[in-house]
Amino acid sequence: MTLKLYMHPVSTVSRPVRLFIAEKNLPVTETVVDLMTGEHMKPEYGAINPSKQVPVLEEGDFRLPESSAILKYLASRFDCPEYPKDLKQRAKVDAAMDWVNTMLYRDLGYGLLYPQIFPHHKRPSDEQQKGTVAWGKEKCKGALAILDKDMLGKNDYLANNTISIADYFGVCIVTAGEIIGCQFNDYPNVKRWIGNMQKLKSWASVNEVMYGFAGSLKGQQFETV
Ligand SMILES: N[C@@H](CCC(=O)N[C@@H](CS)C(=O)NCC(=O)O)C(=O)O
Repeated sequence: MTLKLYMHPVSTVSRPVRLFIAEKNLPVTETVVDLMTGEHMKPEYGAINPSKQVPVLEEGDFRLPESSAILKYLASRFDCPEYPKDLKQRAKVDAAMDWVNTMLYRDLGYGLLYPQIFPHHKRPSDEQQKGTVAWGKEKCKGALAILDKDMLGKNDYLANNTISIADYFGVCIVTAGEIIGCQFNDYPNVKRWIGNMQKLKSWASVNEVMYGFAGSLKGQQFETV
């Protein structure tokens, strides 16, 4: 059965799935859903994912949205050690991914990044926009401090001190901040972790379009962390 990933190469949560597929050489084809032209808002894609978001994995008539669930499915389906079978180790990976998804991604992606770069995430008045971004920035700093000190302070990876799908997920979300020029200088352990993950052989090719997009915004003023 063919596996297909609906994705966009700049998309924060398509990137970890693509990175994992490339790194593990998994037999998954890709279809671009052009977020920049609003292809995801059309009824055709709405029939694939009513939330009108990427990524979605398709295997025959099985369709799976949600990047975290897709990573877990792929790692289980292809028996990858990045999603350990030991129950307690697996639970640690699940906890790290839930934390990344509900805290870090909310604050960094939806709080700080998207309202500044996507017109349809921009708030209707200047005052609302300023308040949203200021709130996102403060929350984001709090999440990054936890990531830096409590999760990566004495560890090289987010769970079980070995690379897992939680690291794929987390590092792609953090590095999305580079689109607006975040340098993470206050978070040395986060920087060390990013540096390690960037050594993955597929990092450059998978992230090329995202870095190109970041380059196209250079010179614009953004709130950063
Ligand atoms: N919870 C979803 C979130 C997906 C998501 O945020 N997708 C973004 C791209 S990174 C999207 O499709 N955005 C479309 C839009 O904002 O209009 C997941 O983890 O898959």
